[in-house]
Amino acid sequence: MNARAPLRVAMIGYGFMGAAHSVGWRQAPRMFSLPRDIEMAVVVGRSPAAVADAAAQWGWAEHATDWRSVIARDDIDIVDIVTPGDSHAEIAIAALEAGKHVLCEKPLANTVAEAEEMLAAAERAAARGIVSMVGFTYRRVPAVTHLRDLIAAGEIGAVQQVRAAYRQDWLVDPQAPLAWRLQKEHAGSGALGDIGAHIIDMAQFVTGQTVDAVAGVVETIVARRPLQDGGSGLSATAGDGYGDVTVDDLAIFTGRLAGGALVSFEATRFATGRKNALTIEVSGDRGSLLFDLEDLNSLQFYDRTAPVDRQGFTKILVTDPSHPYVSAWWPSGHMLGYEHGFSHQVVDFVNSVADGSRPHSSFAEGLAVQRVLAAVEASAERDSAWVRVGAMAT
Ligand code: SOE
Repeated sequence: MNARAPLRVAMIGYGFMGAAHSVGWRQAPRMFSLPRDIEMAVVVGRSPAAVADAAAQWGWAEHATDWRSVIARDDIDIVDIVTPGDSHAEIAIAALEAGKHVLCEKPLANTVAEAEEMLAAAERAAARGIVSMVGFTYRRVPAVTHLRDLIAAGEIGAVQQVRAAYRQDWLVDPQAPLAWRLQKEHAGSGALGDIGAHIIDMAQFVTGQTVDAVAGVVETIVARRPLQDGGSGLSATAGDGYGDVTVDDLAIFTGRLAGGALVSFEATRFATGRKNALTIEVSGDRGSLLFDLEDLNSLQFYDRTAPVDRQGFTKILVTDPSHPYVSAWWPSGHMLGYEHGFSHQVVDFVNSVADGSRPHSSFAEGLAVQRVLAAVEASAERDSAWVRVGAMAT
């Protein structure tokens, strides 16, 4: 590979995450100083008409319907996978074996076995300088990395308890259609894998500790839904006939961190009124830190060591350009939003491709989350008994 030539990207998939990733590929090189230029070369999808529209809307130079032939092309350097989970393993392994750098949406796979095969392929490819990353995008929100750094610096002391919740409500309507996210063969699991994966990853990322054991329940509230006849993802539309929902609508579980602290996790699509509400609060023996996605430019910090007449949760704005992710955007105090994490993901990925370093979140971290997801399902099947995450190896 010519070290100065532009990196040519092929994105496989074009739903909601395709739009978000396209924004990242388009904005990152315009706002950040990257070591390599980026070309949005080709977007791939099954429907010729829909993928042509996606290419035109988001600025991909070409569109195609056969991902295998795109991966085989010599002029593609990066494969970005934004398809449903049932095709992640096949596409990622083929791309890595073809010598492409791979960015794969979360959760890494639908099963632990698939994620293990993907990690093995990523490790083989890494020996040839090929980079892989899982798209746990919320890691790239400036306030989340600041939260991690404050914990690592000892600002809240020893972590004693964590509360993590990801709440949405797009399934409260019983007529919401049976989209792929509600079918186990496509999605692997429901709220658990889709949004629970984010808070599992975030809890591990900010504390620097693994979730070693879990006990929990998963529940499906609406068991049958109208079949989908149009749209896609969260914008799917209902048609005639009904089918079975084969994934969970919500998951509530407790995790034990390696250091001993307990984490309460809640992942739900039935939190009426909560559209995309992710919160994580970490309590330590010196203080507490809270991140709230609905207020994503800030953290709440409580310092137990402050004089008692000045104690209380303080809002820390994380909008100063001294933060590496904020540096390329706006002057201090000018807010970022949901989409900026996708640009930061591109920045970190491209820097790693250029300098040969291994970016987080690695496929190994993706597999770690996959094992926690599997352990929660195993616990739910065993009347919420504690299940060790390590036991989820195949
Ligand atoms: C749907 O629940 C979803 O799009 C997730 O799949 C994404 O990972 C999250 O960023 C927003 O919600």
